[in-house]
Amino acid sequence: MRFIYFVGTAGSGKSSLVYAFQEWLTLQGLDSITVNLDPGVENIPYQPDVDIRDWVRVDDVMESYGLGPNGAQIVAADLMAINAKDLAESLEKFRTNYVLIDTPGQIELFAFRQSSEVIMEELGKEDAGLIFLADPNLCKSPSGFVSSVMLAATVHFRFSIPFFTVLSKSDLLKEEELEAILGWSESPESLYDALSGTIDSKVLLSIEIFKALETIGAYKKVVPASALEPNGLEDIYAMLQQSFEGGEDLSND
Ligand SMILES: Nc1nc2c(ncn2[C@@H]2O[C@H](COP(=O)(O)OP(=O)(O)OP(=O)(O)O)[C@@H](O)[C@H]2O)c(=O)[nH]1
Ligand SMILES: [Mg+2]
Repeated sequence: MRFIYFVGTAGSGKSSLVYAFQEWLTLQGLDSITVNLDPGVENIPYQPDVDIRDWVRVDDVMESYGLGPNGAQIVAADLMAINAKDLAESLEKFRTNYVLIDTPGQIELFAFRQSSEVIMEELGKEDAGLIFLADPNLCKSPSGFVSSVMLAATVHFRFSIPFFTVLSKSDLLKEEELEAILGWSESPESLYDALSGTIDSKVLLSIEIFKALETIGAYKKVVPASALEPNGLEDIYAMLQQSFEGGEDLSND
């Protein structure tokens, strides 16, 4: 089993991509299951095979701890750690190639709380990968793109598993916007040039920063994808395969 975590800022398209990617895998004859790790979600576009809400629910936490929605989200995220073993056990009964893991809307709940690490440890890090969804609206401007890379780096720094950046909802971008973003993601120099036109950023950021981000693997070519069209799913698959097996295809068992 390979575990793929879909991580991104609120509304970046995680749940839609999990759904679209599963559909795509099914079309290729590859089996996968989905896991919802968002204890506060109300509507999910797919039917999760394993759902953290069977153990922890934000509305229950609000009631029993007398908390507001934000405080309850944090407590719920922490409570997930207690159920990590049960979650792992419930996954054991499946025989599948890929486990697609949808993470909470608020990225900090997954990236900055301990429970995600506990869950990752429990499921196993050896066959795991993390897909970071970059928001297309943020990435449109050079400074927004830098912010996205910095956030990706912050998330990457927390988890020692293979890391991939997908430019989510790519259908929302005009051709020239998409090209610009891909160009920035391929060359720190071109990003630096684009930034040079903007006030202050030149003072704040040196090309050395991008080079350092490149070294740790956070600054790399983004793969555009759209759950809506759908598009780019094959590229995501190829990227994962390359990481897992050095490019070999998966068999169904
Ligand atoms: N145009 C377009 N819209 C998309 C795409 N993927 C998702 N959306 C829309 O973006 C919104 C958020 O999508 P979700 O899949 O719920 O995103 P999420 O990251 O799971 O959201 P939270 O879990 O609430 O943080 C919805 O209105 C989706 O219909 C896409 O590829 N293209
Ligand atoms: Mg979601």
